Amino acid sequence: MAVEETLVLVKPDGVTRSLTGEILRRIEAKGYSLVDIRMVRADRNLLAAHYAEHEGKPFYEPLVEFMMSGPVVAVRVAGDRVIEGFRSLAGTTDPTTAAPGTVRGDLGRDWGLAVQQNLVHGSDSPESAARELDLWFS
Ligand code: RTP
Ligand code: MG
Repeated sequence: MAVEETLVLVKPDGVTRSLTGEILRRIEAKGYSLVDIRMVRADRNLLAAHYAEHEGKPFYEPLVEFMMSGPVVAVRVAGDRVIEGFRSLAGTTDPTTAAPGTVRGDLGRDWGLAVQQNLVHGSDSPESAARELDLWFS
């Protein structure tokens, strides 16, 4: 099994709620390695590239606005099958129904807003991981 790398983002809701440490603790406790980390004020260009697959969807503009609303912590995380493993740690997209035990299930909820504020992003494939790590760490 080859070691993979994935891009994890602690989204502005996670940073604002001071959950960065708790989220990183869970990643490390599972045995993954933090390889690089930076705090970023993302601009529209970066987010347009990052979320290109969602352009035109109803939640796209609120999503971009949300991601520009505060700092984001970008983390390069490494480990065997870490792409799938972090998605499992994060839980499903909707925090209201994400399984307890996951980041989104334990720490997230719905806030009645136009976009799901769900604390974290994790790359969804090796291709996405390579593309996204290049965007956030170049
Ligand atoms: P992510 O990309 O952030 O790891 O999350 P994901 O794969 O679980 O979700 P995805 O379908 O890629 O959607 C990207 C982000 O857009 C927001 N979203 N809001 N209906 C909604 O209000 C809605 N749908 C998606 C979420 O922040 C989601 O993580
Ligand atoms: Mg996604």
